[in-house]
Amino acid sequence: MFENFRKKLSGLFKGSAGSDEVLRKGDIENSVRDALLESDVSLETSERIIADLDNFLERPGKKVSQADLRDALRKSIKKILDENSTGIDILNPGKKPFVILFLGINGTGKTTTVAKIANYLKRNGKRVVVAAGDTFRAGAIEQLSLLCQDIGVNLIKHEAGSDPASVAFDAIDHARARNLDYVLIDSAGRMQTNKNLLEEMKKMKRVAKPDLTVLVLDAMIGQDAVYQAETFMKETSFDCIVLTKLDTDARGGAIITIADQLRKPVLFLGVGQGMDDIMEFSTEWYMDRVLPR
Ligand SMILES: Nc1nc2c(ncn2[C@@H]2O[C@H](COP(=O)(O)OP(=O)(O)OP(=O)(O)O)[C@@H](O)[C@H]2O)c(=O)[nH]1
Ligand SMILES: [Mg+2]
Repeated sequence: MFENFRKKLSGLFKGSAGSDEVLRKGDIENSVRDALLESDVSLETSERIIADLDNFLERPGKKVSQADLRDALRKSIKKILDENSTGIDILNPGKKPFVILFLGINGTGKTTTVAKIANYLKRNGKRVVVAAGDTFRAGAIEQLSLLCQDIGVNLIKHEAGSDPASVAFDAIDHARARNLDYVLIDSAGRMQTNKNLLEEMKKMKRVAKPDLTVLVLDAMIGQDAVYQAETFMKETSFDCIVLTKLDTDARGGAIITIADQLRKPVLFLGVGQGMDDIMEFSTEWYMDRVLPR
């Protein structure tokens, strides 16, 4: 994962760690900027990282070696991620049932992610029910039914075309009656242009009153994922992000932009189509992949 990003960043330190070659500030800025932009970090976020490096480079009387630069860049990226890291402990939410709503544009991986997280929670000994909140397409209910069958989790569904908020409501009732730990609600993919679906999404939030709203973003679209999230933010609120499809050749710099510009934590990464292909995001893990010490 993130191989290209890692190569781009390590290309900056060709002189090898430990080299005491003195680097020129202008050269550094340009090559760092190029490496970040080519890896899906936005211009705004790249400039912030470079400004941070500049502070470090401008310390009077200081010679900067490749190794210093590597450390400084690592610190700067890590700071952005740490400042916006989670604090959300999904396994110990402190409320029962804990209701999680999944939102996102068409095809980002919502339905798959709902099932993966249901599976993850179940494996951690939690009792879960899923709500087929995408009533827009009959295929979506069918898709989620198969996935839930696979992982052995109950699904509450109504027929296609029915009100998604009432499916959510029923699932929450079901969970309360059985003292379940979680309700995970799938929803229809919606474009920012589709007013009806946006209204429906707001109604779902009013009725289901989710404890956590997760925006699912597709890492393959790189920086556009951030624009998508900003569009969602204008319409509704969300608490955190699941970034999917990182097993593809997604460059992964979008994770830094998400933290810096959206100020939302990335909770999980989707790393494949299987039910186990999900992992908790951690800054340390990410840094070790993109800029190993
Ligand atoms: N490679 C890969 N594929 C994924 C991942 N997550 C989801 N997919 C695939 O992406 C496609 C769309 O996933 P869905 O879960 O149906 O996406 P959705 O957001 O529910 O789509 P709509 O309901 O149409 O809006 C499916 O083929 C999934 O198998 C991932 O992490 N990696
Ligand atoms: Mg879906």
